[in-house]
Amino acid sequence: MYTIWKRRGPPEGCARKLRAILVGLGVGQMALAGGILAARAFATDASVKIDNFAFNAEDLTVPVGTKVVWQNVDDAPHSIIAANREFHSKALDTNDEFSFTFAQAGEFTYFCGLHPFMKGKVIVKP
Ligand SMILES: [Cu+2]
Repeated sequence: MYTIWKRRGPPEGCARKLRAILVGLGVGQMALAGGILAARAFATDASVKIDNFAFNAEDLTVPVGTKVVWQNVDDAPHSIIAANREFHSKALDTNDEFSFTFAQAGEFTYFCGLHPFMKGKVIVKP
């Protein structure tokens, strides 16, 4: 296509139409991306990053029904184990995620199964 255009040159009207289509696509894509972001923000209510052998935020306060997503952005593997054993992840490699939806109010402490000195807490408000 490029070589044909280079040799003959695209007709001006065609180029203008193509530009209009590309601009239209751009707007459509932005709307789509916005929709995906909005959907993701709605589904993922809170996130905890695991980095440098720590949970960040260490203490997280959320309303009942919140899905909390832990993401390991550290180089080392980590896991999430509730002190009351209500939830329990496998060892998460770098960029792995684990999520748990808190359906009941209360304070939920957890730790890393591989490094038990790593502790965190989710405070779930009614
Ligand atoms: Cu760990």
